[in-house]
This record gives sequence, C-alpha cells and structure tokens, in this order.
Amino acid sequence: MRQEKILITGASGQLGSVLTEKLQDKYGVENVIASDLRGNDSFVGHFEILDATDFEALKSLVVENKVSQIFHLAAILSANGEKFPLKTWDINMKTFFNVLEVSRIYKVDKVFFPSSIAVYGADAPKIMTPQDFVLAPATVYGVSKVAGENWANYYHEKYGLDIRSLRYPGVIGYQSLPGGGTTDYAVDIYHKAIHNKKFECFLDSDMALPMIYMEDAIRATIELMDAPVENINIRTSYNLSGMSFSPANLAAAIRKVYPNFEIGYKPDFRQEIAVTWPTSIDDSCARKDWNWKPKFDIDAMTETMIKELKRKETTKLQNS
Ligand code: AKB
Repeated sequence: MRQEKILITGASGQLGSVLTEKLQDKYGVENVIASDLRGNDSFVGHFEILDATDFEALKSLVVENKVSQIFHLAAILSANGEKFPLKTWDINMKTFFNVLEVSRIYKVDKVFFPSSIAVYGADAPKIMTPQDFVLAPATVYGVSKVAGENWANYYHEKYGLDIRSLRYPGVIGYQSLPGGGTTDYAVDIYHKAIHNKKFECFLDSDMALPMIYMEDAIRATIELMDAPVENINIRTSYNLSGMSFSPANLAAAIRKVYPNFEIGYKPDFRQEIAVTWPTSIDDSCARKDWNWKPKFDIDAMTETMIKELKRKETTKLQNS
C-alpha cells in the first residue's frame, strides 16, 4: 500500500483550514499539502501557494509529491458568484477540470469535490428535499456545482476515477470565517453576540435553510472518503443534513445564553438567493450508504460556538 499523500486546494478557506488540521491529525503533518492562492501566516505544516486554474502548477505539485488524494475546496461561493457570474463559472469549472484531468492522468486514488444545497432551484420541494430531483439552480455557483456533479459522475463512469462528493448545507464553525456565501450570517451572528452587539441580518427572520456544525461537516467528509468503495452508490453528490433553522430561530437559541441579544433584519440580494434553496434536506442515502448521522443540533452548536469564541477572545487578549 502506498503512503497516503493528501493535497487540499482552497486550504485557507472556512472549511479548508479546519479540514487541513483534521487530515494532518489523521495522516501526519508531513503527509498533508495545504494549498491556496493566499498564504496563511499562522499555518503549521506544508503550505504551497497554488492557483488551481494553472494546470502545470497543479500537475507539478501532484507529481512531485506523489499525491494520492485531492480535496478540491477552491471555489467562489453563491453570493460573490452573483457579482461576477462569468468569472465564477470560469474559476469554479477550470480548477475542477484541472483536478479531474491531473487525477486521471497521474492516477490519483481518490478525489473529494464539494457540492452544495445551491444545486436545487425554486421548483424543488422545500421540505426534506429529495436526493433525486430536477436540478435547476438560480445562481451561477449552483450551475457550476450541478455541472461539477455531472462531470464527477462522468469521470467515475468513463475513467473509473474514485471521486466522492457532498452537497454541503451552510457550515458554521468558530475556527474560521466564511466568505461570500448566502449562509454566512449564521457565523457572523455569534461574533456579534459574544461582544454584546446587535446583529443586522441580510436574510428575512423566517428564512429557514439547511445548516451543519463544522465538526459534523468535517466528520461527514472524512467518513465519506473512508467508506468502502462498494458502499458509494452516488457519484454525483450526496445530500447532507445537519439541522435547519431561520435567523429568528438562531437568535432565540442565542438568547438562551445572552437574554438581551438583539437582531434586526435588512434583507438584501442574498434573500433572493435563499428563497430558491431548500428549507431542509433528505439525506437518507448518506445515512444508508455510509452510516451518516449528525451530532449537533442548534442548541448544542450554539453552546459550543459561544464557549469557543469566548475562549479564543480571552487567549487573544492575554497575548496582546
Ligand atoms: C453558500 O452560502 O454559498 C455556501 C453553500 C450553502 O454552498 N455556504
């Protein structure tokens, strides 16, 4: 068996930074290569600046390091994508084609591709949105994810590439900040709450969306990648669910800890994106095929988020 060598693209991002640490714990710091367009001063381990639209640069990293698994997280998210539709299509697809081609030619064993609840459009059933439904997304980000899912399936069928994927809901964690998504409010709100500040939400109070706590999202990613190949029946992307809540539900959960917490609503263009997305997700295929089960609900997540953000704040003050 060859030594696993892991490459992560988009490793400085919200999910990438946390996943990198987990993969370092699992495979050893020396066997994980984190890459991103931007450097990261506090990063511990092997970091490479990589523009994943550059095929030759990606190829060199893979070949020189004998990479066996790629976690391709680099992408422009839903809200930013609407500001630059053609650039988003170009970057999201070009980076993914490069990953697919390098993996095919240089025989990478396994690839992870993140999809999203953004693949669904306004016509899909809102409650417990099924795994299989017509995918007619309203954003260019969603269009790039639908195309990506189909290309993943094609590379699996045609070339036997072991590529696996999850449709992430909004991811919420204390370790990192999201950037350019429609679900970002659900992280920002905690940063205001611990500083006793009022939060202004860019979604309507009752705009419920599927969400997942970071620890569950990372565990799902690793469990999917570790599952025996014969259990993987979906080669487009698995629906993944953690919980579902609206901004008002989240404010109520925060008030259990901070009774005076205040929230105001000023919906912007992200509300128009959110109304096209599911409210909750049916992830029974993931549960059946590789035993997926989330651990965190809204209260357990809120308790941990507040505790950890306060701990980070205290450490920052002590070190300043
Ligand atoms: C976004 O809001 O764009 C992402 C997602 C749900 O894919 N967090």
